[in-house]
Amino acid sequence: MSATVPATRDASLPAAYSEALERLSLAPLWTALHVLLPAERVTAAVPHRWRWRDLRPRLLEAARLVPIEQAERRVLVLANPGLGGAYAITSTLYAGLQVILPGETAPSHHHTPSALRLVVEGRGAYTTVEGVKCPMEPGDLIITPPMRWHDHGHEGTEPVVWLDGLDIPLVRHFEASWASRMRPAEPPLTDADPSSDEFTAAGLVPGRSRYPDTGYPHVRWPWRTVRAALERLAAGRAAGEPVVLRYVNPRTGGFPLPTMGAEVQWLRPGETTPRERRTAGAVYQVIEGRGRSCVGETWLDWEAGDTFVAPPWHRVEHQAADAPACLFQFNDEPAVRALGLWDAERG
Ligand code: 1HN
Repeated sequence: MSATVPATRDASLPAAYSEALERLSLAPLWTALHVLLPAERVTAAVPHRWRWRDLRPRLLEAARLVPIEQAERRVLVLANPGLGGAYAITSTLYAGLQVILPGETAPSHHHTPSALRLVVEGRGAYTTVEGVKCPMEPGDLIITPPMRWHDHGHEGTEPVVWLDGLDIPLVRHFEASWASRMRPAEPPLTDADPSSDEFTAAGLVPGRSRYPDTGYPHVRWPWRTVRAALERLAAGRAAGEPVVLRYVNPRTGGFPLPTMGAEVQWLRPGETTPRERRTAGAVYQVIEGRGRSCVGETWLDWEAGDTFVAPPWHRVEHQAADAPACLFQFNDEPAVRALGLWDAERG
C-alpha cells in the first residue's frame, strides 16, 4: 500500500456534487477514513534476505563495468520486493552495498539524509567525514550525519565492500532530500578518528577534542573494540539472556544519528533469542556465523555477509547454528520515538 491515498468519490452522491468538490480542491474523508486508518498496522515491505554469495559477484561485475567517475557511488540497492521497485528496504529506510577498488576515490558531497556504513569485506579503504579519516575494516561502523561532507578512498590492494544505510525514504516523505554538488575528495585533515585516541574507554570522554566540532563527536566504531565488548558482555550473562550492545553518541548516551539507531547482538552457538516485535523497522547484516531468523511468518537462513530486513511490527526471533554469530542491525527507532510511535513487545 502506498503512503499516499488518492481521493475517492462517494459514488452514492450526484456526480455534480463530486465534481464541485474537485473543482474546489476538496475531497470527502468518509470514503477513505478506513484506508487512512486501518484497524491494524499495514506494512507493504516484506521480510527478505539478500545472500552475499549471490550479491558479491554482481558487485565485482559492477566494479568492472561501471567506472567510479561515472557512478560517483558504485552501489547495488537492496530493493524490498514488497515496495514495487522503490529504492527502499522498508518504507523509511534505504540499504545498498557499495564497492570501491584500490586507488579509486569517490568524490565528496553532503546531503540532508543521514548515512551509516558497516564494512562487509576488504581492508585499506577509508571514509573521510568532515576531514576526519575513518579507516574501514570488516565489521567497522562509520556514520555520516546530515549535512556533513564525506568521501571515500582506497589505499589497499583488494576490493572493499560495505553496507550503506540511509534514511532517504523517510527524508523524501518530508520532501527534504537534497545533496550538494560533488567536489573532488580532498586529503583528510587527520590520519586518525576519535575512536582511536579520544573515546578509548567506556565512561570517559575527552575534556577538549582535537577534532572539528560537528555535533557528532564519535563517527567510527571499530569492530575490534565492539567484538571484544560483546564477548565480555556474553561472559557475564546467563545462557539465554540476550547479549546486545547499542551504538550511542558517547556525549549524550543517545542515538548516534537523529533518525537511525544501531545495535549488535551476540548469539551463542545454538542459541534462540526471545521473539520480539518493535514498531521500528530493522535491517540486519550478518557479521559472523550462520543461523536463521523468523521474521513475521518467514524463516530466513543466513551466513556471514548476508543482509535481511524485518519490517516494522514483525515478530523477530534469531537462531545461531553451531558457532557464535554476530548480527548487526540499523533501524529507524529514533524517528519512530520522535513521532510518539515507539512500542516493543516480547513473545
Ligand atoms: C551516498 O551519499 C552514499 O556517500 C552512498 O557513499 C549511498 C545512497 C543514496 C544517496 C546518497 C555515499 C547513497 C548516498
